[in-house]
Amino acid sequence: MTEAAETGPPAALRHDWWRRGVVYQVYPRSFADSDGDGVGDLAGIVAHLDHLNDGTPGSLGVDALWLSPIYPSPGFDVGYDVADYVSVDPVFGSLGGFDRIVTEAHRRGIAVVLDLVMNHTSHLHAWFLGSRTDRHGPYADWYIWRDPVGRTRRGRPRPPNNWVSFFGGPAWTWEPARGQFYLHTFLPQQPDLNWRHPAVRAAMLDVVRFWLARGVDGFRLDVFNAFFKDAALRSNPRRFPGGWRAWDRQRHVYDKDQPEMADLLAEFRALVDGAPGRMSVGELFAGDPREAAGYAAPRHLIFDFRLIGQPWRADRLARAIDEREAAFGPDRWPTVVLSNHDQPRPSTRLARGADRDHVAKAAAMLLLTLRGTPFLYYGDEIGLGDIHVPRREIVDPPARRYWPLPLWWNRDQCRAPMPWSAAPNGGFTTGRPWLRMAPDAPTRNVAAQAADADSVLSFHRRLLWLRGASAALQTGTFRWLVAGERGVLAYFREAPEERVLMALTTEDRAATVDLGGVQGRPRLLLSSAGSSEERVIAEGRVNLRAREAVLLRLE
Ligand code: ISL
Repeated sequence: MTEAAETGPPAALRHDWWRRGVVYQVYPRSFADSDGDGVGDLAGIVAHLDHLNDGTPGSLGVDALWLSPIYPSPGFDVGYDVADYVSVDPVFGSLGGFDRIVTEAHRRGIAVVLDLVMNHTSHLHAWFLGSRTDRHGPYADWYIWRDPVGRTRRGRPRPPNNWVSFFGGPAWTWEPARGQFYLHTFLPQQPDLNWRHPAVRAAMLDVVRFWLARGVDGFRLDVFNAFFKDAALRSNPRRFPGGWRAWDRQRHVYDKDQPEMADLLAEFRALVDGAPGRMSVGELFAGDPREAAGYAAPRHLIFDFRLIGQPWRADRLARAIDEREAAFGPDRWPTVVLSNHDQPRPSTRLARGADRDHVAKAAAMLLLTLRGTPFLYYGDEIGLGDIHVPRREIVDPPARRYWPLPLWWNRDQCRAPMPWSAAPNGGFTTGRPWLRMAPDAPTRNVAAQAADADSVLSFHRRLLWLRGASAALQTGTFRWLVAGERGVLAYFREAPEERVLMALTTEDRAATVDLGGVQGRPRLLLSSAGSSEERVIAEGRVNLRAREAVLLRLE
């Protein structure tokens, strides 16, 4: 056992960090490059851990970092096609370099969460290379192989059912070496594992044990609800009305969300719970808050993406908040997510032009004051926007497939390398970045914003440190004051010794919130517009500027 494993997460973290804390998502390829090859790496992450938490309000003060996949991968799906689960891709560094991340993160009170992509492997994983060439070898049944169901008039083999890939095209690819089809929910280079095979389950649980022994504090489970498919592989029923993509024209009744997942999840969770202070967060593939809440359990979060799809409108946000509060109820703990490596960034999706920083700060206020564990995507803390990626530079496979049809949002756009300073390439790399930098990197970067008290970064730091000292914001209850009327959201977060009130308007005009009947004397903790307490709290009302968000303590 390495030293890190014996200690587990830092003592400060051990008590419910998965509930109280804020998780920062690092997309390793785009975070910081230490060796000039243009790709972010583990040493680059270590060099910037103080940005996440150096113990002072001059850092974000986050409690955990989630690393998107760092395993050896041919990179067809930018790392979500894993060729070896117990190693580190040389482009990122080595296992020793990973151990250093754990040690350095723990020294700063930061837990380390790894991304586990267990629904499928890379087609270059040794397991698949063995499986595709030998129907009777040790890996023969580690994937989902099926004979054709007859032939077409032109003699082509016919796939076993009507399933399609989420990334476009059929979900079955013919393998001549084996004379069968194999299933892939995503790319043909991402063959789905056969989770009904005991050897697959044992091998993957050994992978979990391997990383726990190296001191990992948590796991993000990629599309965990897709692991099991209908045993009979029945065709999905059609969806009406459908959509432009074949995936949207089916009801996904048989290619995910099978009942066998419950038993596997219980075994995985028991393994994780066997080590103090560990946690998991499941990525529910194509699910809703009710399904997410159904899988949630203490220490085991489930992403709820309902807020990601909402426009910056109080009524729509209120409806989504009501839906997640109703789904999780007081007894289950949600996550709060406004973006990740697959989705448009808030500062682009929610605002335009001059409003961008105002909305980026107000969106941060929502992310960091709603009930649940917040996940902050790298770059959002400086209001990093989506980038335009010309066709010749597209990396995201489904984006290449569908171009120029508007049938897939190109995920490269939210993966621009982190701009650290006004240096060339934003100080991200001394080489040529793997993906183009945001055009405003020379001015919108960490160094520039750290020096500006009114920046999006400075706002995030102040709010994160307020949250870190607030039992109400960390684990308090949620109660509406104004649920979306007249462009306003206002809600209480309440703990036995502390009550806070968040109020914001999504409108481009001033708004007020009547405090009549609200117990306690309101004191201003933070305004996204830098307003004074005298301006915000007057005549028994909260006075909001256009697009302003404020946080009050009720004493
Ligand atoms: O990309 C999406 C929509 O734009 C998401 O719905 C996403 O594809 C889906 O939730 C599954 O995502 C996860 O698995 C994929 C990988 O490409 C994604 O990056 C990962 O987040 C396959 O492993």
